[in-house]
Amino acid sequence: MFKGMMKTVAMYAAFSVWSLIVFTSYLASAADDIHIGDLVVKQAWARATIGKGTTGAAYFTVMNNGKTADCLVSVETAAARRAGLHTHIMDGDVMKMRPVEAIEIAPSAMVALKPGGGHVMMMGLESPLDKGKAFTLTLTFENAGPVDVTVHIAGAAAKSHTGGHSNGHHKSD
Ligand SMILES: [Cu+2]
Repeated sequence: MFKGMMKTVAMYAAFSVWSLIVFTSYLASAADDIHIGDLVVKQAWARATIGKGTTGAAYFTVMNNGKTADCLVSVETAAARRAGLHTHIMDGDVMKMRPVEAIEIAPSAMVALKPGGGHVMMMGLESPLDKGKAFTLTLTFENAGPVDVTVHIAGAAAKSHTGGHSNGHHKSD
């Protein structure tokens, strides 16, 4: 009886610590989540530009918690003269960028724009993208409408939104 109770207490303690860790990391990553209707836009980031480069790419993840599909149909930012949706395709052994009209987010699906895949292409940047800074990107969804997201600028060689932070696991650049 007593032994069983101790086991329960120990399990409860372990569970509390675990839930605290999960909750803390959830808070850290949820800070920049943008909710619009049934959609959640997460972890918007861009790579820093090198030298006088005037093009840039922005990445983020969109989750659709709704029961109907939605489409990202346009992107706009004051940071660049032109912004558009791009994807990468393989043409033989060569990876090429192609403009796309829209990016669909199916019900209960998550679409990740990331290096080597879909991205927001920015042409004619007004100023270089400096690591540690941020800019605003307006995304317009067919059903959910327009929403502003804050894009954090990571290192020039970053592979994900955490690439700009030192987290002890990998080097940023
Ligand atoms: Cu592109």
